[in-house]
Amino acid sequence: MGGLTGTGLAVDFAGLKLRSPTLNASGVLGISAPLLKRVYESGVGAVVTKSLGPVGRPGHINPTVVEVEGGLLNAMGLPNPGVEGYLEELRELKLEGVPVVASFFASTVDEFQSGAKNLCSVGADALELNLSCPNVEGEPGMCAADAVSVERVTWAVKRVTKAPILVKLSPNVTDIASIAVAAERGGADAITAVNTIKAMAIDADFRRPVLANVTGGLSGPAIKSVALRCVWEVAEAVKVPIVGCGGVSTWRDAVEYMLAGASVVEIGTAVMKHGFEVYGKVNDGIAKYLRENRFSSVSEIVGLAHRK
Ligand code: RRO
Repeated sequence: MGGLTGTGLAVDFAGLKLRSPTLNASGVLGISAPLLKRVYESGVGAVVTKSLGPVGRPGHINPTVVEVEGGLLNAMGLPNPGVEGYLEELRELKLEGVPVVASFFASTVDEFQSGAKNLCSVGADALELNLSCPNVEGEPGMCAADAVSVERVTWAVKRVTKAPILVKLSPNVTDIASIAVAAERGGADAITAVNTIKAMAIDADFRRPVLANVTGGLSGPAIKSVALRCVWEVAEAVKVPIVGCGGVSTWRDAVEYMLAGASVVEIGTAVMKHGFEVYGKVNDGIAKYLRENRFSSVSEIVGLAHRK
């Protein structure tokens, strides 16, 4: 990756000093240390792991991913080796000097606390609480649908770690702003907006749902306008910084997210189509936009579209 010095791309974000405002979105590129190292070499400010849970899970049976108009529909089913099973890999990434945001989920407050402690004990630079997977089964369902649960879990995790906490919210709610406010009240250092949109695909020939799980989460350009609106509403409601996520493929998408209130963006589905180069291209495009419009840093454009 070329040098980023003097590009205006460095950001102070939720207590982290990032060399660029792009991150990979959790999930798309998994968790293997060599792969995430390649992502880092492609220009991201930090890498985000696939969400880790309290115990390993194989995930749902196939088909788990299908391409649909404008994006991907997935019901991976939270496959992961479990927090304990991942610590060695995380250690490896830290030895390589890669800033890591560890994404994780759990079903109880105790599990959230022990996951946070374990991940931080081997050097996770920040934690992204995934409260918003659309593919969780059973009761009580998605945590991010309930403001009280979001506040409680965030507060509990904050109590056991000094690492910045990013709370990843769902677009599948009536009022995302009120959920973001609950996360902020719980002590969130940042809000990630948003996870995938619950959706489905049906095969007309087989006359059946395509995904074995029937429903899944939609990502990619198809959801950009919805995710952008979520970022806008969250920005109007909270003071903590925002990670914009959903359908970012180009520098222009990234800049739109920043104008809506995001300090950094996560890019996931676009990597499938454009490869690892997408991070460098988006960074270069943002830097050019800043230069051409006489801004000296990303922070100067965050939330500008809200100006009355
Ligand atoms: O693994 C998944 O099915 C999954 C997760 Br954890 C998530 O947060 N979002 C998503 O679309 N899929």
